[in-house]
Amino acid sequence: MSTDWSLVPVPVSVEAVDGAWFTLGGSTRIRTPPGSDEAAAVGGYLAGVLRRSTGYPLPLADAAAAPPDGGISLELVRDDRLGDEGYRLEVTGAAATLRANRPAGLFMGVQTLRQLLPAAVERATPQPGPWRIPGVRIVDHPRFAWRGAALDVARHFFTVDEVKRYLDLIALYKLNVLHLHLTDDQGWRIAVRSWPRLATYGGASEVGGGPGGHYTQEQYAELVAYARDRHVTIVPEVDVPGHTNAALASYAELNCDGRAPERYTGTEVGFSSLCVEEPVTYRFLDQVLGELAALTPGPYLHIGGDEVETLSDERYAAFVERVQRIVRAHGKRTLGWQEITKARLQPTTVAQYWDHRAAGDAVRAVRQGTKLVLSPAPMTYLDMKYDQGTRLGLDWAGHVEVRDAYEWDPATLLDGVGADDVLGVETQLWSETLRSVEDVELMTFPRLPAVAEVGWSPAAARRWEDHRRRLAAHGPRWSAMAVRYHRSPQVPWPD
Ligand code: TNX
Repeated sequence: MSTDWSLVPVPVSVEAVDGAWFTLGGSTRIRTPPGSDEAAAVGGYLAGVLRRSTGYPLPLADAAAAPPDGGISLELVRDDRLGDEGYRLEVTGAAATLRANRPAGLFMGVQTLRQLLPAAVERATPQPGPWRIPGVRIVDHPRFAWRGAALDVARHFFTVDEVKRYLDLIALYKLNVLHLHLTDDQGWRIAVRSWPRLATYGGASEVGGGPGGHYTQEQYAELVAYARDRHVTIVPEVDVPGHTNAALASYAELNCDGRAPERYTGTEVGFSSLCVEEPVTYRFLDQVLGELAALTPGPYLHIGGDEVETLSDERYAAFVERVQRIVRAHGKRTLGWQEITKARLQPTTVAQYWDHRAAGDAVRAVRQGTKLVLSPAPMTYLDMKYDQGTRLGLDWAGHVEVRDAYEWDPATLLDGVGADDVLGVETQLWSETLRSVEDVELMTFPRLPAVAEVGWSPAAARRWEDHRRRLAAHGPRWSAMAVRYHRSPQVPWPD
């Protein structure tokens, strides 16, 4: 494979069209397929990205009305190799043409097109150009259906605009899931109409004693729509029965002793639990999960289930089985941390592997027929320090350098877990130590693109030496976007 491009994730196949360059100009149009609003919206998204830095008008044209005139074309086709998210991109001297079965594939192809343009294309203000795209023929489609990033908005709160920025950044690397950790001991971040104090009281705190915050349901719907426009599904997590101090502090009746604890702003885990034998707990969960299901177009609700230290396995398992039934009654599937494999799981329930110290949970899950999302802490935990000099982050799973995030294979990570058992991969960004967007970005880049490639690219196309060289070319792209990143010594950054 040629090494002249710096695409991340690396495509299934790239072939040079020798000597050809397509040049974007003041009269370039973006043609979109007739009859698909969704495909036209992808064209609009591409135009929006390119107009800022090129200053060109880049009008959209319906392909049925506008005869081929070179320029950029998006086409819907039928190509069985590509699936729902795959695409073909052909760039010649005369035209750049993206073809896909579905708008999602066009959107993924647009990300590739962006990465073929000079880094300055990512700037927010007009730049001089020239805007040349090298001649290529690319065929590309994802290895795994689930390519996610999780953001902990509970330990420290992040605003709607901050989450939108994160969505923009993960979309650039073809991720298609944003998992929002909406509740934890330190804060409850989503308004629930039937239990209003969760957000107004339980949301008004965070680690370190800051003001916290929460999303109104209107704001949350805005995030869901913003994600949908980027072909990203938001998976909301309400973590139960543990990690619930914010809820317990908001409503005395949720506590076994009927007394509400103080709000909590430290960083210990494992101490809180809902009162799993009380009927009120299940009325609470039915109403909370019902409101969340109504806000969620995607199929999954994440119920957490991690790190419960105050319940026996039997009581814990009975709880999880009951919550699964509630999720199902609201038309959704359950996703939960690997601990939920202690319970009998429904066939549609998915477990998320995170704790390498208890890998047996994952193996037990697949024996039950349960599919896994893989978030092994020593590879995908973006809140781990890169090395001992990292100012932010934790180190309970060790240090996670870029190479650790990159050099592993979901199909061989665990004995007894094969590619067919794996839905995909997901990065985790816990925010105990992260207070600002700058903190979030420093921990996310460059490790998130490394994991994105693990989830998207074929195993045979991945090599660390090649990846680090391609990743290096993204440093200037992040600078153009004013994204902070960690200048890992493992990557040969240009000066
Ligand atoms: C473990 S991962 C947790 C989180 C912490 C994280 C810190 C998981 C399911 N639970 O509560 O924030 O470690 O790295």
